[in-house]
Amino acid sequence: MLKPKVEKILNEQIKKEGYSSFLYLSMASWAESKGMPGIAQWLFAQAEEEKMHMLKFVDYINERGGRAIIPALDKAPENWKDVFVIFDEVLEHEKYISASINDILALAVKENDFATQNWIQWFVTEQVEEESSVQLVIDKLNLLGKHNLYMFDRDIMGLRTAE
Ligand code: OFO
Repeated sequence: MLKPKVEKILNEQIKKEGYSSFLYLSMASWAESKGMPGIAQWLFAQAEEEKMHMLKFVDYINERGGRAIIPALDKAPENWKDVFVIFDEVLEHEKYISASINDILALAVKENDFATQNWIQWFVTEQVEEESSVQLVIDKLNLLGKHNLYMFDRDIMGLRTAE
């Protein structure tokens, strides 16, 4: 049985993962409408992964005898200056998510919830991969520069996001 504090923080994470999914979906739609199908594809895949993360939290809370609450989500932005701004924002957002995953682990340790400590490790590893895959995209983008966005868009099409 989940302790109330742990159930609460896990429920808060449902909202954060859901928002991540909508944020990347909004970015994907922006990129698609600006004629960048490769970037859009990367962001659509990322949005799908975030939805999967959200569902993992829903499953886990209910499996442990808690109650997963499906929240209303804040509206994600719909416009960005350019792709450089988009990927910087993705990285910043992933760092914020990593910090909240760490907060969950810290609380699980404090509450002696060994099952949650074990379960959340998957996300700890996942966040390392996600930050690194976004950094890779930013590095490529910086190398190619503004004048080679067409090439960058083709290049990213083959890049897989973290699981
Ligand atoms: Fe982008 O990561 Fe979910 O957790």
